[in-house]
Amino acid sequence: MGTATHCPYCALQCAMTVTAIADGVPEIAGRGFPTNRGGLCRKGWTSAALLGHPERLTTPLLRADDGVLRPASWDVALGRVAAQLLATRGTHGADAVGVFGGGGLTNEKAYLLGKFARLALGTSRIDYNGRFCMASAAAAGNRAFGLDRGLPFPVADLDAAHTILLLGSNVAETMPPFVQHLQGARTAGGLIVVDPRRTATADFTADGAGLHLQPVPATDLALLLGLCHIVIHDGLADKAYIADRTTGYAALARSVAPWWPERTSRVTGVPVELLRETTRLLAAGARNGGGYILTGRGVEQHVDGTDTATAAINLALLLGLPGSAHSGFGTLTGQGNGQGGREHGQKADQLPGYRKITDPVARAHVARVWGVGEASIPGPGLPAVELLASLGKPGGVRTFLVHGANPAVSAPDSTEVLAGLASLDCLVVCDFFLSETAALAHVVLPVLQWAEEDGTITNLEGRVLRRRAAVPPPPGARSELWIMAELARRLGAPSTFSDDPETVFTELRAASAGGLADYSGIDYPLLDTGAAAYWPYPTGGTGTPRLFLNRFAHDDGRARLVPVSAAAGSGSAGSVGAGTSGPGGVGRNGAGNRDTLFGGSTLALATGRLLEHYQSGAQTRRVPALAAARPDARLLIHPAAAAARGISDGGPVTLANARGAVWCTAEFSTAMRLDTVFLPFHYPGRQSANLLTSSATDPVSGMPEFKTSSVTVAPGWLPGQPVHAGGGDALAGSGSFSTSITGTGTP
Ligand SMILES: Nc1nc2c(c(=O)[nH]1)N[C@H]1C(S)=C(S)[C@@H](COP(=O)(O)OP(=O)(O)OC[C@H]3O[C@@H](n4cnc5c(=O)[nH]c(N)nc54)[C@H](O)[C@@H]3O)O[C@H]1N2
Ligand SMILES: Nc1nc2c(c(=O)[nH]1)N[C@H]1C(S)=C(S)[C@@H](COP(=O)(O)OP(=O)(O)OC[C@H]3O[C@@H](n4cnc5c(=O)[nH]c(N)nc54)[C@H](O)[C@@H]3O)O[C@H]1N2
Ligand code: SF4
Ligand SMILES: [Mo]
Repeated sequence: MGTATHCPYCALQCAMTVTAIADGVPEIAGRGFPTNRGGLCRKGWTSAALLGHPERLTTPLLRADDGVLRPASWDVALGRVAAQLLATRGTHGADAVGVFGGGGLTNEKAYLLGKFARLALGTSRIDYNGRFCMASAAAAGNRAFGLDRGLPFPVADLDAAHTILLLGSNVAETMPPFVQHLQGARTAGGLIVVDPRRTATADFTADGAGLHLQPVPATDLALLLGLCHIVIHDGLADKAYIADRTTGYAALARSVAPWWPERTSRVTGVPVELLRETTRLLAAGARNGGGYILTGRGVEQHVDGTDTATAAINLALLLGLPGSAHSGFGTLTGQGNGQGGREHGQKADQLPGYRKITDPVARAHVARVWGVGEASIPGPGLPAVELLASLGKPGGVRTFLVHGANPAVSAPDSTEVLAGLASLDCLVVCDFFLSETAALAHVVLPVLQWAEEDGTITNLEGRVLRRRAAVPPPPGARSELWIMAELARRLGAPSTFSDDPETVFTELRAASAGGLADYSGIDYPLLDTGAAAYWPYPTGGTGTPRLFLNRFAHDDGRARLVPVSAAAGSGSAGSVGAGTSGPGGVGRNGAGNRDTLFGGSTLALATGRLLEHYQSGAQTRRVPALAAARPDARLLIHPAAAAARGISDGGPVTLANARGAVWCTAEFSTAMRLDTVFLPFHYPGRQSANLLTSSATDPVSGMPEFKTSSVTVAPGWLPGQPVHAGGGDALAGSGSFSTSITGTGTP
């Protein structure tokens, strides 16, 4: 008899059954569920290889004086951490302790981590890797609708749509079972994909199934302003809807007036006819079976990501899509619990229930649930990029706890991040593998995996799901809830810290009650019946599969049309962005500055994902079938761009800019624009894409500019600058810390 649970990876949270096998790898089977309908992708099918993996951490590790990580007992390891936390706090103040969470943590862990940081550590310095993921879309959704739930409708609603506009999302690789929900739009000829690459997803638009717009990277904002312009000027806007359900139309219309089609085309490189055909299809879809606009990281992970997502919402509002029964706007949440993980308090500015930490009413409510005085809840902290930039700096974080993230690989401008991690007084990492971040730690605490513990996850449609323990954990690993509870006890923290997931969920319900993301009516027995529990789900209520049908979440019930403008640099293709760092345009930027693209011989570097690997690769690079399929980083480059540089297909290639250099292998692809190359970010060391990305951030969301950097590309593996401030080329394995572990037995 197998156990019904959900996949460890992405936010589609495909349903699966895990069956324990005596002395063998558990069996995985797809399970019927509206999002995946029994389907799984290759990562899901092979996910059992993570359980019982030979590299699984099963004992705490402590860095000894000789720099080597050695096994230690839980009592010694936790004692060391507690002593360090007290020492840092005593000497440098509570904000010298920092916490970094993850969008893969269950709701219970994410909630308890936020509480642990505020009450047990007394620090404001907590943020998480979802800042790199959903922050721009969330900020835009909050601004326009007064609420951020990635998809305000069930995924299956898409099946009947006539038109779907997918902006910067490659679902064919990032959520393969999701692709079935695009079939209706493909049959109707209405799938429109916007991506500078002709991706597997863009290929679905072939043969009359729709359109592929292949813009200059980082020009989506201009593109969307241009589409709004056409909708208004060609009389395609839904005037009744705009009058009934929105505010701000006049200012919006003025703001898009300068974006006439020819200008938009000049900036984005998208032909005028394609722009017009896009708006025609969208308007027809809205009138007929239904139209949807969906965004992914391709448009959001930019310094203007919030404004770009806002422009996409404006386009949807002009067409009357959001909050209609058969149409809508949404963003595709990424990490397994990327939705729930952004609701319950691991964000710098947030308390549970999607409450603002600066709101006195919210603070009073949560303080009451926690049984503490309101004053003992610190104020807002720093968003992820700033938090990481503060590591080891005067006035910054000196002891850092990482739960469910691998920033050594996935944070932007990783040379700086690695230097920051290496300069800490103490780095404590909870993980089940020795990730690249864990390899730098002073203390590594081995935790349980997805199929070894109970909890809840909120999927990309805002539906709360049960994860269930299906196999016994290895002796030696402990639950993260237990670790927090145990540390809280050693620190003499106020309130209560339970290590029982259901008890923690019950507390989360109370803390979320009355908030935007209200879970108070949901409990484990309800979820165990298979009930479709979409939040908000207040006590005595029924849940909300479709939001906004009657009103948006702002006080007046109306959505906001928010005028946004493309930065000065979007004035012409060839000089995108507002880089201020001179010729070549690459440096360590301040907030808001973006690399100037295509100056001289440089190319635009786009980064993103492959089907076989997940994120930093800490998990999937350890799954034999996936590692064999994609063993190393390949740079996708157009054959003509390669030929101009003397680069051969399958040959070694160096990408470089002022921030760093990457060595990998070239792979020719006519799916690339001539001015753009693509590198996945799943690999560490010399292949790490984030050696090249900029830590410039969106001023509203704090999202870094992951998606476009300026690089030179040359044949061969050329010496780059040393990568690690501390000790030569740490990425090549010779850092100031040894990453080897000695001893394997439990102490
Ligand atoms: N296989 C796999 N699946 C995953 C993940 C994974 O790591 N691996 N991660 C999960 C997570 S956390 C997330 S956030 C999602 C992400 O899912 P997606 O958003 O689909 O993934 P990405 O590959 O990051 O980016 C999507 C596309 O953006 C394009 N792009 C780059 N620059 C631009 C631009 O300037 N404009 C436009 N319009 N497009 C651009 C890229 O070419 C890429 O094809 O995937 C989830 N699913
Ligand atoms: N260049 C570039 N960089 C990017 C992106 C991009 O498109 N381009 N995308 C960004 C995006 S969208 C995201 S979401 C981030 C993701 O960035 P990361 O934070 O690197 O994500 P993961 O690789 O999933 O790291 C999760 C780590 O936590 C561990 N883990 C998993 N579950 C648990 C748990 O329950 N508890 C604990 N303690 N550990 C756990 C895993 O083993 C792994 O080591 O990367 C961002 N970085
Ligand atoms: S699409 Fe996402 S949730 Fe589904 S099997 Fe693949 S990784 Fe897992
Ligand atoms: Mo993500």
